[in-house]
Amino acid sequence: MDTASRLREQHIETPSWAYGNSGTRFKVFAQQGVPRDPYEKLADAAQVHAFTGVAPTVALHIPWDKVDDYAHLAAHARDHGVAIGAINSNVFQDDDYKLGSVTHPDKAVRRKATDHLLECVEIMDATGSDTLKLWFSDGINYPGQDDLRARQDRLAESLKEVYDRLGDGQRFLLEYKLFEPAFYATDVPDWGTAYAHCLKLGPKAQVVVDTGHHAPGTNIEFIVAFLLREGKLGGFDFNSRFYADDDLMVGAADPFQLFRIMVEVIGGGGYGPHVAFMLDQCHNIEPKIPGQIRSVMNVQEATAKALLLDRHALATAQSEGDVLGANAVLMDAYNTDVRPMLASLRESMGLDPDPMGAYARSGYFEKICADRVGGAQAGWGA
Ligand code: LRH
Ligand code: MN
Ligand code: MN
Repeated sequence: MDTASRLREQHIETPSWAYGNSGTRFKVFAQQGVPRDPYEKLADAAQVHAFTGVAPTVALHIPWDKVDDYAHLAAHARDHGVAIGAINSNVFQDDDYKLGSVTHPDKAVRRKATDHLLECVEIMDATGSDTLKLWFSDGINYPGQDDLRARQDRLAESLKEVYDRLGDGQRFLLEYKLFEPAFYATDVPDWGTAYAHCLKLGPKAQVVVDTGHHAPGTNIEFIVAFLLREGKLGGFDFNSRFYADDDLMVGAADPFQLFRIMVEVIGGGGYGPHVAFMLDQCHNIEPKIPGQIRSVMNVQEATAKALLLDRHALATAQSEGDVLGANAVLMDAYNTDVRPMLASLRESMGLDPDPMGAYARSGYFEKICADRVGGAQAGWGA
């Protein structure tokens, strides 16, 4: 398949929480026209798909996107030309979870947390989603606060219960994060921990790589290559970080890293529906829909460059031990300006070649500013 056809097939999922107001713990700057409910978030996400052509699904976060009738919400998404993507669980915003959720020392709290995860599988059933994304803020702040091994046992027990509830064609992705909100020890801090749990559970459990969840300097593409080789890479939460879990636009901080990741994804056979390309971002100071459009374009550009990599020339240079030659082949791909190619790809898809400009000219922003008063908070970063 040629590069254009492969790009046309790309599927980048946007997160419902990117469309709501968000901020840091210091301040949430409210923006005009933001959605007031999950229905309006889906309508905004549909705009990103309408102008890019490659963002047909939207991730939900429960209970941020709680509604009475999830089948109705899914039908609303379809009416707007998009579908529900991953269901993200949330066991980090309840007072009961101060000492943990599924790893909490109290069995009753663990039960409550696991029940929430099971409820998320029900929402998958109702919406047609095939992916549950699990991130646990669980951990401890002080040495001695709780038993590290017992917490792993509790985590394994809960994961097993959720795993056993998954239907045919459903899977869960376990997300790791180095630290925050726990500062001494996090229960799923790294890919190795996530991998070990998923390996024990079976093929419906895979690891998701959030690009903002590593120590500075971590070679993320190595993790990607390794997990793909083991059949355990389920997808990405894409975003950029300069310092910690900054949730900035993907490709903004380090487009070269994004390219290197895509090189490994493609080389390892991960470019397809089985590896989900999801965005996990917040737009605290920039407008939200354009922020998502820009992010989708950044992923597309990195993908296009990685697809253009001359793998034959690279393999030859590598086998000859030609260090500089191999590096030059890689850099040639990275330094290619793929924007004209993507512009004509969009035209061939019946889209405007300039999604940012087309959205700005569409009048949608003016319309939502007029129609919506008192937009909802994204729920994150406040
Ligand atoms: C945790 C995280 C996880 C949450 C999201 C809002 O930092 O990356 O994916 O669900 O942020
Ligand atoms: Mn994430
Ligand atoms: Mn995060």
